[in-house]
Amino acid sequence: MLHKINHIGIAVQSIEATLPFYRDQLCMAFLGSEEVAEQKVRVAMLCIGESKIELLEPTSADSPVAKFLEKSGQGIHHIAYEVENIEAAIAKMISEGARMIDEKPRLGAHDTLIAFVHPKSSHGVLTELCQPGH
Ligand code: CMX
Repeated sequence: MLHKINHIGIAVQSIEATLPFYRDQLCMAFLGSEEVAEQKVRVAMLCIGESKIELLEPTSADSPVAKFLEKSGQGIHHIAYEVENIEAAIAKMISEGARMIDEKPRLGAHDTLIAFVHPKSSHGVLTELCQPGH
């Protein structure tokens, strides 16, 4: 069902302030940034080899990422696993007893379809299923 980790999401107060660390000090390639308005976040994607890091900045005080920053501070927010067929992956998770935040896929950043598993079902790590190439 899963092929690989698509990206690791990191919650930050400011993409502008954080980007130089990843892009200039760690020399990761910057793939671009965009706003995911529905989820009230702006994201910036960087890559090194096959691995991607997604910086997440809240765009409003009621963004889920703003809530996360208040509670836990800056740091790893979620791990996104790449799947070929997100509908099938969601159905499998539900059939195995997982509680999904998204029982239907929604649009993620960078032309993906995504669905989150509830952190209560994934032992505290927010887990995203992600189907690229939407
Ligand atoms: N990691 C671990 N636990 C988390 C968490 C995280 N990142 N975010 C929330 N939780 C916990 C909360 O602390 C809370 O725990 P308690 O019940 O013990 O207090 C519980 O999960 C529910 O959190 P909530 O914010 O009250 O619940 P919501 O249903 O409103 O939202 C969630 C949950 C995870 C969907 C939301 O907080 C969130 O992070 N949404 C995703 C935003 C995002 O990253 N979007 C960009 C995606 C772009 C892409 O990758 O393409």
